[in-house]
Amino acid sequence: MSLILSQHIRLRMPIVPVRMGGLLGGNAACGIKEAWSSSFVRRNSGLRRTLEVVTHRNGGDLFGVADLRPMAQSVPEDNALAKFPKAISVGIRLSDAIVDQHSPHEAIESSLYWHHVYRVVSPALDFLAQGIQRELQSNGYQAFPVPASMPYNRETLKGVFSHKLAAHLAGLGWIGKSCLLITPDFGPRVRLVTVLTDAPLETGVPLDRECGKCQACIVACPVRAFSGTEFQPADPVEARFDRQACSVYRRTHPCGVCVAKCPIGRHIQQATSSNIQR
Ligand code: B12
Ligand code: SF4
Ligand code: SF4
Repeated sequence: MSLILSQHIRLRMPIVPVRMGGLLGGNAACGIKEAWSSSFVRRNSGLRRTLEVVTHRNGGDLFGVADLRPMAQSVPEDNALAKFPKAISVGIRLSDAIVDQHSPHEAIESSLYWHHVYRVVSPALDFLAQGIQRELQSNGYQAFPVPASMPYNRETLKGVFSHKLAAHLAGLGWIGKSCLLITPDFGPRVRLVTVLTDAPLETGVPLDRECGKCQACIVACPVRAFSGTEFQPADPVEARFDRQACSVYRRTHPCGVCVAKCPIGRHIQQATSSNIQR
């Protein structure tokens, strides 16, 4: 598949003032009629910029837009999500200090990692997605905020929509041997959220990178959940990752070892923590 192609595009655009309440962009009827003409996309680059600013002001560190149309054939037509041609992917960088001190052997109730990930960052992501949804909807577009974490199906271990798929296709990172989205700057130390939309936004291109000889997550995982195989789009997740083994272990252990041990993104001291120009 030719989806996994090109390189990461960093956003370096001038800041425009945020105007709340749908002052930028068109209306629904206009969007549907002209949706995919390139001039229409150009005219709506201001909307994309507004969404980046909304993201940054609400604590987001990474922003990208994925073109979902090449994936359409794998989505059943009766799936309500099939009507969305694009996905906005947003990431919040985790606290290195919290990730570094984390231990899977603590009690879940007293794990600072657990608290950070599920009680602080995930709600912040849902709030961020709501702000993006609000901006899109007030501009006349459809917008479906996918929950950052819960709910998901406990039997199939599948969420409403895969954040990693959106982030990967948007060019924010690649899928590592740990099955996590690995970003060039922060490695897997980011949590994600997605807003599905029909807004004609400019899209990124998937990052084409691999883990190479690294085995850190494979060796460190307490339940040996990874096969060590590099990501291939055509392979099922099961070829790389025993999701049940991880899920069962995490019922009693606040594990995020595969996040903490990845050498990519560890101890990066940077003035900026964002791909969004302030
Ligand atoms: C259910 C769930 C679990 C289950 C099952 C995990 C799984 N991988 O399926 C369990 C409980 C085991 C679990 C564990 C963890 N989870 Co979890 N989990 C989810 C949840 C809610 C749904 C995942 C889902 O639908 N999986 C179904 C499979 C099919 O999709 P997927 O694994 O998401 O992604 C695959 C496809 O997108 C595919 N893919 C990617 N690009 C492309 C491109 C093409 C062309 C194709 C065809 C396919 C393809 O490859 C991906 C990786 O296998 C998501 C939130 C969400 N809605 O996405 C969080 C999420 C995946 N979890 C996350 C995390 C961090 C974890 C943990 C590390 C725990 C923690 N919080 O510290 C562990 C370990 C996970 C690991 N190593 O993969 C993060 C990942 C962040 C990142 N940087 O990647 C997510 C995205 C939550 C978030 N809001 O950030 N999780
Ligand atoms: S969260 Fe822990 S148990 Fe699950 S895959 Fe990562 S290292 Fe393994
Ligand atoms: S720890 Fe190594 S093998 Fe695992 S995802 Fe990170 S770079 Fe890839």
